[in-house]
Amino acid sequence: MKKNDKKTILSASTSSGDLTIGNYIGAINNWTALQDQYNCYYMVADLHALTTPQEPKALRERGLSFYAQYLACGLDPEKNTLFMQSHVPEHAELAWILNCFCPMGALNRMTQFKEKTAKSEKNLNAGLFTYPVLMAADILLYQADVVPVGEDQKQHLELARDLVDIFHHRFGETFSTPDPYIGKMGARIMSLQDPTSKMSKSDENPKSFLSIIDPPKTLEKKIKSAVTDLGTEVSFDQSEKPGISNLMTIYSVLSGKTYQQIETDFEGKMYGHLKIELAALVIETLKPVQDKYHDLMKNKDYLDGLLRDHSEKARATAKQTLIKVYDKVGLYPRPL
Ligand code: AQP
Repeated sequence: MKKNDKKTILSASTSSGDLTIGNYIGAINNWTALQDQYNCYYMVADLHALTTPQEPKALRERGLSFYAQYLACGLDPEKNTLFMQSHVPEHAELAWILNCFCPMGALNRMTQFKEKTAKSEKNLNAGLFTYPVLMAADILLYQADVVPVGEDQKQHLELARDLVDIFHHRFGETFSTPDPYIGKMGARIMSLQDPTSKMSKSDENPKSFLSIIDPPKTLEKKIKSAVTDLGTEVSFDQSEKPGISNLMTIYSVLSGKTYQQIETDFEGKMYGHLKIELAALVIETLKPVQDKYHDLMKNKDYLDGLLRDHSEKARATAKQTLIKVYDKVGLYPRPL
């Protein structure tokens, strides 16, 4: 099934808000580094976005915008399969089959579901509950060997591995068992307004995140209004100074400087100085990305063409897995 002897990797971002500098540093920027070593499948997870309330027009526009941002961040369409989840119907189809073999108890244990429902009682939908099964389908369809996962997705990857075991026990070898990606992944970026929680693209307060496509003035304003800590000294201490440490993390990743170098550079200066320099650095880093993004968005035909070609490429692999699965579980084959 594999095109070559490279391992297969799959990753995605849910199109449920604006892609943030957290997604850039923690994920997309690292995906570009993997494109030569792996068979890479990078997906805009628009079906996953439906697990939280979405305005249809905004969701539709965001799908294309995310796709253009992936390309603008450097994901090469010659080296990666870049596609929209909803354009490959096999995701929903495999998710249904896996749902029928997934113990309820396993889903009841998912901490992300518990956390999300604790935040919003009014959004208790079945999609949110079975979200990890769709994620398992995403991974297993492409026979992914490795999946880059943040701390909050580890439990979901474990479930995907359990589903492989359950399925194999019943029907024999069918899927690759996905391992977590062990390698250098980006730092975890925290909210600018509450540096003890992760920067999240669907945060209701837009001041809490830096969007990859925020105009320079907005980026500057958001950084200047970031919550900082007691004291004035620029020093890295995540428990005592979570706000300034978060800004230092972004600065460190984008400049390549160590925390110690940053502390030395800002000795005797105030938090405000770091904010000014960080704003300039973020704006400078994102400028080529934003320029490319705006060019791409003017060329919808090009983006639609890529989406079509890459969905077909993704489907060619996904279909092979699904045919195997349908056969194993005993569904009558589709007439050719
Ligand atoms: N703040 C972050 N710091 C580092 N990495 C991050 N990622 C997301 N936020 C940060 C990484 O980006 C990838 C895609 O994640 P996602 O957008 O599909 O899901 P998420 O982790 O649930 O991100 P959000 O922004 O918190 O989503 P919403 O607000 O929609 O629930 C993952 O590799 C993730 O680790």
